[in-house]
Amino acid sequence: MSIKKIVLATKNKGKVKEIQQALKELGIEIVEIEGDFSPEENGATFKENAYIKAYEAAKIENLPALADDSGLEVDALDGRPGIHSSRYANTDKERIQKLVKEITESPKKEKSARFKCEMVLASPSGETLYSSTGTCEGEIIDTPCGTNGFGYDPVFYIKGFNATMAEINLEQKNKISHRGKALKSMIDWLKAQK
Ligand code: ITT
Repeated sequence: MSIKKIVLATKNKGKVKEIQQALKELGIEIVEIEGDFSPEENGATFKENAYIKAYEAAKIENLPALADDSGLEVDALDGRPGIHSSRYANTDKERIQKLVKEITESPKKEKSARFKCEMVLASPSGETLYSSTGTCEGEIIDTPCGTNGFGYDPVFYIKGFNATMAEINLEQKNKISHRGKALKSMIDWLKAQK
């Protein structure tokens, strides 16, 4: 099966940038979904929510659709915000403030955390063509640093870079991030279909 065009099942501009950058080597046309797109993410896992988004976009556009469901799991918060990372508060700034406050108030003092990403490529008939996953380990710091990326990136510190995820550039983030790792596997699968 040769895939010539894929629609991205996301309205998150940060994700769109990272996914487009990673997929450009493939020579597949990548299009964004137009208009309102907010399917109810009522799955119990990242993977279920990724499938819900991918299938919905694939049906709307009648194209294979790629969805990313991701989030941050913080050990001091027993894995929260997890699949609720987007709904944790209204803006990136408020999400970060709430996260730092909750960790400070937590009896557990672990700073360790990880980003997780589940990616699903679904067909308009609802078939999962391929799915992949990625994890990125780090630590949550109290003071936001950096302006790149999106979401919790300014407080997600990566030891190997001695920097936050918001202080490294797009190419570097794609090499090490949860999304970048899930994309690598997706790219290998797409290449094998040609
Ligand atoms: P779509 O559902 O439209 O894709 P969303 O932002 O609502 O967009 P999710 O439901 O997957 O996406 O929620 C993921 C949230 O987890 C996201 O809004 C960020 O707050 C956080 N997150 C995921 N990946 C991240 C990253 O690479 N850097 C920082 N924060 C990230």
